[in-house]
Amino acid sequence: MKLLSGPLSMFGAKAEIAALEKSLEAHREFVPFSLATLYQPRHADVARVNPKEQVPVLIDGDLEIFDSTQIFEYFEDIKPEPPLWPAEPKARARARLLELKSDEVFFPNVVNLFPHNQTPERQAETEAAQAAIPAYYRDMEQLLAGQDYLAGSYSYADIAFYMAQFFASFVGHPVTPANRNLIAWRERVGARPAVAQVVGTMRGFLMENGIPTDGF
Ligand SMILES: N[C@@H](CCC(=O)N[C@@H](CS)C(=O)NCC(=O)O)C(=O)O
Repeated sequence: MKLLSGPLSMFGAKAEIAALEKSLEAHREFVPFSLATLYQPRHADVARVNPKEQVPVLIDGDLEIFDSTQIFEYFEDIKPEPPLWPAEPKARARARLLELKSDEVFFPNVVNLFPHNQTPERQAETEAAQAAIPAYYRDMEQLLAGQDYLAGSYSYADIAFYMAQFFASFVGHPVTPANRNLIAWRERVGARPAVAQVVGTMRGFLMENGIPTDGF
């Protein structure tokens, strides 16, 4: 299998962590990326497979798919052990919703705080994002009262939100000490070898580009 990702891809990192958790033989390849040129020029496989021209893309023989959540589902089907969705249907549905919320409710706020998006015309979006991130942390803090992981057992929901809050820390909104459950969760998830490996590589890229990661 070939997993196309980028050195600073939040969504690619999700897929790579999942492959490592499942001990899948997925060769991770970084597409061309720099802070100046971003994803230009597009990698030929990404342009061919994904009409949105985004990473991650997974190629497994004649199967070519894109989107980190679609890749999660494929990994779960081909390698059910260790399970990364809870087994019980309602718990599984809740875990899937948390994974979706991390990507599509929480993370867009982080994107709104990326430096290139912080323009005077987008002041309203900036302010909304600044309020939404701590509010989301408070919700997750409550969810983690009495359980170690967001959906009970360690799941794709934890992988998604770990990466999303990692990026939030770089736009000035790390998890704060007031969120004690979340801090403990972050240590628990961050200590997993799969997570530490992928985040370590990303940290290396950030440091090479002069972006300090000590605050995290
Ligand atoms: N929903 C997609 C989002 C993928 C995505 O936004 N990828 C970013 C990198 S993290 C990308 O390739 N951006 C380049 C672009 O949009 O031009 C997923 O879960 O994979």
